[in-house]
Amino acid sequence: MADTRFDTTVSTTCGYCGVGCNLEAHTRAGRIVSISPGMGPANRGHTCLKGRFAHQFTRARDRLTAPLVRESGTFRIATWEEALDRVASELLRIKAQYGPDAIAGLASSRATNEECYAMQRVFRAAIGTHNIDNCSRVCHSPTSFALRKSLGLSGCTGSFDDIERAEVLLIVGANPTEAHPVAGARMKQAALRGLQLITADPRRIELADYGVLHLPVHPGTNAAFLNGLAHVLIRDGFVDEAFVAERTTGFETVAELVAAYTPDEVERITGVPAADLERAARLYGEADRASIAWGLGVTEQRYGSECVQLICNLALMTGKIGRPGCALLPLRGQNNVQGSSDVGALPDTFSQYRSVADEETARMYEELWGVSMKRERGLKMQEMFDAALDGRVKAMWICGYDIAQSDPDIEHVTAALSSLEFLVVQEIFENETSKFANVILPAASFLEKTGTFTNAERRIQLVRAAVAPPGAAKTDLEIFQLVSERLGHPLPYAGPEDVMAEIAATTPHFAGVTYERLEGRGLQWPVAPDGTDSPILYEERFEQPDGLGRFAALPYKAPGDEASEEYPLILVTGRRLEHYNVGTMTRRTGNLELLSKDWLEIHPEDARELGVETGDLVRVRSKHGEIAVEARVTERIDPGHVFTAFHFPEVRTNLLVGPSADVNTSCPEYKVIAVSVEKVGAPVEERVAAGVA
Ligand SMILES: Nc1nc2c(c(=O)[nH]1)N[C@H]1C(S)=C(S)[C@@H](COP(=O)(O)OP(=O)(O)OC[C@H]3O[C@@H](n4cnc5c(=O)[nH]c(N)nc54)[C@H](O)[C@@H]3O)O[C@H]1N2
Ligand SMILES: Nc1nc2c(c(=O)[nH]1)N[C@H]1C(S)=C(S)[C@@H](COP(=O)(O)OP(=O)(O)OC[C@H]3O[C@@H](n4cnc5c(=O)[nH]c(N)nc54)[C@H](O)[C@@H]3O)O[C@H]1N2
Ligand code: SF4
Ligand SMILES: [Mo]
Repeated sequence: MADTRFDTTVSTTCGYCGVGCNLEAHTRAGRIVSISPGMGPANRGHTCLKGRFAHQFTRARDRLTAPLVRESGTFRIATWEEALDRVASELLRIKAQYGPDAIAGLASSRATNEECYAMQRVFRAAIGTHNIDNCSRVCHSPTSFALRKSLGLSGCTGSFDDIERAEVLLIVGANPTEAHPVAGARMKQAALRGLQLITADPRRIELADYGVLHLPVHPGTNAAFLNGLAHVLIRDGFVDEAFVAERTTGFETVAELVAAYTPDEVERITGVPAADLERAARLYGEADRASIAWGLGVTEQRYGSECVQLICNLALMTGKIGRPGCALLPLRGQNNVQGSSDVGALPDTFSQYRSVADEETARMYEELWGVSMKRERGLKMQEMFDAALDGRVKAMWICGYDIAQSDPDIEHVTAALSSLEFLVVQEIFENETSKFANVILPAASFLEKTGTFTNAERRIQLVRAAVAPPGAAKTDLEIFQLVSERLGHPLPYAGPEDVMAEIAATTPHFAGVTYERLEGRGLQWPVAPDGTDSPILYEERFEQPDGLGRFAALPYKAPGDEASEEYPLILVTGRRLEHYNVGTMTRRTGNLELLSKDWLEIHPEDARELGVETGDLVRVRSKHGEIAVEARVTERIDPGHVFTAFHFPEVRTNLLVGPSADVNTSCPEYKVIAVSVEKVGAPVEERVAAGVA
């Protein structure tokens, strides 16, 4: 019998994580009734609880449905005319008074490719600055940097399908069953059918229970661990000599460097038992087809980008790249963090990572847009805050990015926001950042708009509106068009498809992308003019001038922060299955009933020493700040380490995070923070009973 609860079904792409599941959104009378899993290439009929159930936020009572403008300290509802005029006149005033580089923007990796492309065009062409960045800065910018250095292109080298094709999968610093649940489920199932999983993580993540080997790497020591693997691969004869000779350069310097990384030395630094390191290397070396997946446990570190280069070394020396089952799989985070960067929402590159200093590309865009542009890069996000504090940046335009909750050193961020003359926040909800805004523009969410997202496999997929935006909210693309027109640079698009046509016409890797061809499975870039896409990269050559993959000889260096007498524990921060980043969306769904607060994971040994029990309120202090949070005693975390997430604004986890960041990309070191923990209160139930909670 037909389901009569809905009358329309729209096939679209999930707007939460970088797996990019295909969803069937069922609607009736303009409302989403339910969502069921579609048969997309990444999800094959599965979803997680976010994609499937976390859609109630779309009709939350406090959705932004009208523009808000600040007037004597408080917000009042305004018409679009008024709000847009205010945004345009303030931006024009600041541009005239201080120059275009006094304005800076942050694009949203939750928005579509078309929207991110439009925003960078508004900044580059209508405002006249390259000061545009996105949250990949705090996430996988090290991956992007390293993959370009070692191999050539800023994307995963294969597909999720390589999970099933591999014999061995090494997962370093990623927690897929919580953060990329559908890919995590594919890993689990493959493991049950014989895939040999190796996990390397200071926490015993769920997948460790399905693996053949779990390696408890101390936070911040990946470089020693990865160089140790290279040491054993070379020592035990697993080097693919022909591949190294024909397709790579720089092997000898790596061989020399890693000679010192004996298993015993690596055990001393990383805590990984020497015999387990040797076993992991042998498993990877012996397999004909082996892949490596990684996440923020690699990138959000002082030497995160170098560690991604070290991961590339392993694949290059064993020839495990450029063929089925041999993928390097960075598990990109947000639904469109791959895409926002691909299309040029970055201060140093146009689309396809072409430098703003590249004369040919810059001229092409200048002609197309009818403007002239600088050849020097704009400000990276952290530089924007510094510039705001010293008066060089006067206005910011922030689209779908809650920096006052998710960025490191939030005292610094909020001080920067407070010092601006003008802040416009384009959002679906009020959040920590919008508290500092002068104007808030109400945007449509992923279920209310059309365009494309690019998932962690470089797969460009269609997003289709299932329902209309609430109230007067508009899509981010419409908003960029309305503002750009008022800035004197109308964007000539009748809709998102026209934006994609411009991306395709100006970006070689997107040459063959059309909405028609994206139907069904989407397309993995590079896409040739005839529409042929690229599930596997580097089958014959690397994207380097000489076609060769580049080894990188990089030693282990201590992380930016280390345990001391005053701060004896290392705090690792990360995520939980039920909530998504700053939680604006998932906290407004049934997921809140599943998980309603953050807590601090602490090992029984440390808990005993500190007299802490599950449920106790503890104070966590770092060099940068302090927070209070509930403790939970668990063996999932190693002794000496504690773990918490950052999904609840009331906890303000990121007060603890300092300015230490990746040496090449400024990606914050969210994963290694020396802290002290002390009990400040009894378990919540007892506090309630005593009337003090
Ligand atoms: N449910 C849910 N899913 C999400 C998100 C969410 O908030 N909630 N966010 C999305 C986003 S933006 C992203 S970027 C991805 C992130 O996805 P992941 O990268 O998987 O996420 P994290 O939990 O931050 O960190 C991964 C693991 O790194 C480990 N780790 C920390 N330090 C080290 C180290 O020094 N070495 C090693 N080897 N491991 C270490 C941590 O213990 C943790 O288990 O998830 C996406 N998906
Ligand atoms: N301590 C700690 N902090 C971290 C991390 C960590 O591991 N530890 N991870 C970092 C990482 S990897 C990331 S990516 C960041 C993520 O941090 P954020 O990017 O700040 O978090 P999100 O929840 O993904 O969403 C940002 C905002 O986008 C809005 N939004 C959603 N969809 C749309 C849309 O279509 N249009 C518009 N205009 N707005 C929309 C949401 O309401 C939300 O306010 O957090 C970082 N912060
Ligand atoms: S795994 Fe990621 S893309 Fe798939 S349904 Fe869950 S959140 Fe959405
Ligand atoms: Mo992320």
